[in-house]
Amino acid sequence: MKITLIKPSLGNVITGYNINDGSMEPLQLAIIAGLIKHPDQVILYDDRLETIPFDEKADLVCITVDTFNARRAYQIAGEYRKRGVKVVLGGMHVSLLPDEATLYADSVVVGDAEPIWDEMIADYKKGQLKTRYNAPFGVPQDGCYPDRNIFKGKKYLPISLLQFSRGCKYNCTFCSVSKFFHHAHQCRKMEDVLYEIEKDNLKTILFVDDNMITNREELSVFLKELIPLKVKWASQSSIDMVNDKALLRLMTDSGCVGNLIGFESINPNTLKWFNKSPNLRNFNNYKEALEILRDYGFMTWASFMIGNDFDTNDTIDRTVEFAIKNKFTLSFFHVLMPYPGTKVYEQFKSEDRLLYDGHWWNHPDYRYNHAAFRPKLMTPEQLTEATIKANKDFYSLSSVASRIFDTKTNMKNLFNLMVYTRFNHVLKKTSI
Ligand code: B12
Ligand code: SF4
Repeated sequence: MKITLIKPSLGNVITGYNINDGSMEPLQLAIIAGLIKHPDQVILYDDRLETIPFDEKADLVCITVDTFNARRAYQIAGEYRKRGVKVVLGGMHVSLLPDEATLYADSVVVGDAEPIWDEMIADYKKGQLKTRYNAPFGVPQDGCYPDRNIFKGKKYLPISLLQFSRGCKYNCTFCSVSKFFHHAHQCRKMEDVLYEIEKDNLKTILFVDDNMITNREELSVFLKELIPLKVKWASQSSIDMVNDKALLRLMTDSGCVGNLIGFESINPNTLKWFNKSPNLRNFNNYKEALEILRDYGFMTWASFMIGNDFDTNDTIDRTVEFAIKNKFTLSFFHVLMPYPGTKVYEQFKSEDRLLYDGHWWNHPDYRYNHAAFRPKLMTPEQLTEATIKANKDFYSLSSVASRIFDTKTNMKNLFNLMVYTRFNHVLKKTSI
């Protein structure tokens, strides 16, 4: 039996979307590969990096689907089904909208792969694949490890993805995570995470936790155990980490290089609108919080949501100035997207502000990172343009040259300098 795993791109020439550059390893597919008992039975095709050989023999195709690549995922599923190959879809988008996904697949998995995998494969072998499997969400399964051999020979960024925990206790109005995990947060068994690091000799790690600092007690115990492994790591964490100095010290001691932090906005009214509570508590234009992060030597990858009800061209320009002035290592200026299931989606729907019939992710005219709703103080086109400009301005040569000069962060050591130049280069290319 041969199982083909697929990570869809944001779209390709067929859809007119752009192909992504500087991709990271798709961890969920390595987890699925780890569930397959015979390594010779599994192969990965990453649509972001390579052309999928649809005519190559496959018995079962498993595709991971997020909302932003759902349309491309459905196209890929269609290509295989045309050839008589059974297709299973899973992932966040499928779990949020299983009825939609069912139209494009032989089977859909709602929730995590681990608890239902063996049952699904047994059903497939009997010719009795069910149209839907329901599994729990975000409940870490002891003793499940990704099989990273599927990544061999593929040109991913040199950083390994790893999970310590899943979910987040906060409830930001634009975020799919709160809905998906029902505000629950769960840590994996610490021994499993440490074993995985040693087994796969992971040296540079991105913890893909939604908010790594959610359970500070468990995290602190884990970080103490991480220190002797001498890894370098980065996390996704909320800015309220600055309120726990003992935790920050442990993060530094265990090799934390920096953090991806959702700033979202520099306007407190917007933060309230987004229900971004960790930021509101540390606001004061983030001045103190940023000083603390610099004192601990962390690089900051800042994420901003552009297009809220208070945004104009002027506020967007000021947000970029803020990011440059604070010498953020990287920044991401995202068009606010109404993801299905989120409060923002429901609000725009009730105010009749959704474009593309309310299903932008599966609309033939929609293009990635374009506005999919009517903003309050701008047109959708102005919002799209302003967001493109924000990314261009942040990755302009003068900005890259000025941000590098921070001896506490970007220029702290050779490793940080390498991270800074490599990732600014990748993001400059994709911002054009
Ligand atoms: C790491 C990460 C990234 C990394 C990239 C990772 C990569 N490999 O390329 C970076 C930081 C670059 C990134 C970028 C973006 N991301 Co992102 N990202 C994540 C994050 C935090 C973790 C993903 C992950 O690896 N999880 C670990 C795996 C093991 O869990 P999993 O995917 O849920 O898989 C399990 C189940 O879902 C299921 N499953 C999954 N697939 C399949 C398939 C089958 C067949 C089966 C049976 C089961 C199954 O089983 C798996 C194992 O338990 C998620 C948050 C989240 N919780 O998912 C956001 C998330 C996926 N990202 C999101 C977004 C919006 C983006 C961006 C569009 C942001 C932007 N505006 O630019 C970009 C898109 C980039 C791109 N071109 O693809 C949203 C997506 C929302 C949605 N409804 O789809 C999420 C959910 C974050 C959020 N807060 O809402 N992201
Ligand atoms: S803090 Fe981050 S992960 Fe948590 S709900 Fe808000 S945006 Fe989502």
